[in-house]
Amino acid sequence: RAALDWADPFDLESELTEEERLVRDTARSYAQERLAPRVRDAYRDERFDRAIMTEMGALGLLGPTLPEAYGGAGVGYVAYGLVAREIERVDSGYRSAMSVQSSLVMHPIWAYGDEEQRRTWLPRLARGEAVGCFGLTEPDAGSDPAALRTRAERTATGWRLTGAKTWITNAPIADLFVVWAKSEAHGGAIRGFLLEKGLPGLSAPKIEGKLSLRASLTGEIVMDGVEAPESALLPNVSGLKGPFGCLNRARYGIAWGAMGAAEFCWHAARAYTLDREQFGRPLAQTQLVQKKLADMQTEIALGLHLALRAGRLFDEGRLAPEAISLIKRNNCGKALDIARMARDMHGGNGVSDEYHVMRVSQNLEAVNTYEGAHDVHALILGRAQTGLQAFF
Ligand code: TGC
Ligand code: FAD
Repeated sequence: RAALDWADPFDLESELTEEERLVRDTARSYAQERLAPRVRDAYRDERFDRAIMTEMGALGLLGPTLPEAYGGAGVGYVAYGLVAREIERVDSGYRSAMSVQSSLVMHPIWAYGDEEQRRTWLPRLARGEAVGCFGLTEPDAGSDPAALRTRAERTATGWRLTGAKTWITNAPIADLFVVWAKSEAHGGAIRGFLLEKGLPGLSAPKIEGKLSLRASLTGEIVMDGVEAPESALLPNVSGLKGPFGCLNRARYGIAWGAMGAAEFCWHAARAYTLDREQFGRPLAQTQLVQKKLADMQTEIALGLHLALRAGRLFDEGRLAPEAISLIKRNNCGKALDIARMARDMHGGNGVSDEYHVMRVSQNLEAVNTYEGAHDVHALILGRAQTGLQAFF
């Protein structure tokens, strides 16, 4: 009879390479030793410590899939996913900061930028000396980014950008804004622009009062006729496939990250119900609680192995965007169910931030919505298997 490791029933560990385990262990130690002690107060105070970006940079956790010559670590997408899982085991907001920088800011510069843009920005972003943000969503264009209104006009010296973005992670502390706009000079096509902090007319007010991801900074991007130089344009992509190419990477990482958050809640619920006695026995010795723990274990094992398979396919260049929708939707939705369940299993203590499960659950509400809402990914999958689009 083979022995069961209840926390890793299908031996994910043995599927990882030595390099992947090393990267994972680095991220885990950092997250547990440096992030976990900060998160309760950061969440209470709605605060993000800017130093986290330089700390992550020093450990090679920012843009890790990019080549070393540009500041990356040259690792594969499984390692990237493992980093997301470890950081999000502490807080989804910290993973947000990391994945926006890596997938939504460094990736487009790497994939769509010219050599000068790469040399100027990638090493600084990798070190966390510069913080980036990604502006796609607008007040009237969320799930339907094709409806965005921000426009770029040609000027004698470059570009003038006018419009507003909202719900933008990292915007209030960003040094670099990757902004997607309709360019009149390109027949109204969506193009990417790199806007540097400090340009006249560019501001990024903080959005206050979030009840989710409170340890992550979110803001607007206001572009009031921002005059940007010629070199602001990302030259090598046109159309929605530009931002979507970035979202594919971030959504994939979120599928791993959400499982990290779920694992935290599962382990916390197991420990709590083993310890807590009611009716003369541990809560964990009741059938209802054991069913809940079994459901958590099952969904997490399935979600993690699917994420691993997705990572291997990604590294082989064989991961379809629709398959990314499937794991982003599944893993976020399941993680949210698990976190809500863990909160319930903690009883009254579950609503206290000392026990963390409610913070994780609140975070996952936003994670289930951003990067394509749960139902929007269902529509992507429905279209892919029926050939019929049901968005409108
Ligand atoms: P559609 O006609 O489907 O596609 C337009 C063009 O884009 C291409 N494309 C993709 N390319 C690469 N990867 C993908 N995943 C792609 N999906 C589409 C497509 O081939 C086409 O190219 P071309 O050359 O033929 O023009 O576009 P649609 O307007 O029908 O799209 C509908 C829909 C629902 C799929 C899409 O708009 C969508 O995914 N909506 C969700 C929006 C979203 O995810 N926003 C995320 C904002 S960023 C964010 O939330 C960051 S949070 C970060 C954090 O804090 O962690
Ligand atoms: P809507 O599009 O208005 O959707 C509302 C509801 O309607 C959802 O349940 C959705 O599933 C449903 N719905 C929409 N269309 C359909 C349809 N056709 N059929 C059926 N149901 C539908 N964006 C960025 O660009 N950059 C960022 O860094 C970023 N960070 C974020 C950080 C946070 C904390 C949050 C909350 C959001 C962030 N976003 C960011 C924005 C995020 O991507 C959007 O909120 C998300 O794409 C949903 O858009 P929306 O909020 O406009 O909702």
